[in-house]
Amino acid sequence: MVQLIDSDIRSREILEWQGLHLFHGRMSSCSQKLRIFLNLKGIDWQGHEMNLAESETYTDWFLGINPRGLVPVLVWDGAVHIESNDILALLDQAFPEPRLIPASRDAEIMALLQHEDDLHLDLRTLSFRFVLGRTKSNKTSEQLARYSAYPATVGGVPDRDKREKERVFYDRLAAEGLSDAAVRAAAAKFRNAFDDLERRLSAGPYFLGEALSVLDIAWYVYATRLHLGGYPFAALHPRVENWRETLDADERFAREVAPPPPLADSIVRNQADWKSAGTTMADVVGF
Ligand SMILES: N[C@@H](CCC(=O)N[C@@H](CS)C(=O)NCC(=O)O)C(=O)O
Repeated sequence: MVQLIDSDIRSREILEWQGLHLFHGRMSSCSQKLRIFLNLKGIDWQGHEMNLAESETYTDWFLGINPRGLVPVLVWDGAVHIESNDILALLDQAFPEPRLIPASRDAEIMALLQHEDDLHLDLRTLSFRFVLGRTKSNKTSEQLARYSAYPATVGGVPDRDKREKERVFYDRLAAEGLSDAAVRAAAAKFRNAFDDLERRLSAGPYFLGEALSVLDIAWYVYATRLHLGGYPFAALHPRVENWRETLDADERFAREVAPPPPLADSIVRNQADWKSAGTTMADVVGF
């Protein structure tokens, strides 16, 4: 469980915040997951939306809240929690109705959520290229240098691993863009993951069988993002496609993943251009 300790937090004013506050991003997949979860639980929260395209999470102020420079962040009565899956686990304990992490399958669910988190940069790769149409870094060298120089600690210990992965992702993006090879490697991992979900859905309507759980929320967010990017669900994983459409009919899910109108328009335009150029996701990956 990642709860920051006092010395990790330099933007001290948030320690005074009462109630449940969420730093999040409209198109951030981890934020979408958490917002859907909060909708299903009927939990009230106060939002602090960050503009990720402008790298607002790389400011010293935000690094003083989450040294990893990532959303979502939960500030709950002055306690700061990072890592979306840990936040889900915490809130499921505190607000047990409806139970979305059944105690009997707790360890299994947390391991499966870890697998979802491990694929996060692969999702970012496909999402940047085929949804946001972004193949260059949106971070300036000054922002990256500030990020690297920030004296980050998590739990009082210098925080290297996660920040290093972020830095490598953005350095590579600046140097090479998002190569076809990177896209193919990322898509292959999702094909395996969705093959697994396809098998699971033969046993019941949801990831774990009869009852909806956080795993449905997490994978719905990923499936929706990839669907927007042109991943051929209907052809490759028909049960996953039905499951996605069923969840999509529920506003508590759908409204959190819907791209804002300007982005929705640009997705339609880009997809048409890529189709004419033969560079859609399906073209590049060879599904
Ligand atoms: N493991 C983290 C991942 C969080 C993460 O990567 N957040 C992304 C948005 S989904 C972010 O804040 N990115 C900032 C950026 O790329 O500038 C979690 O589950 O909370």
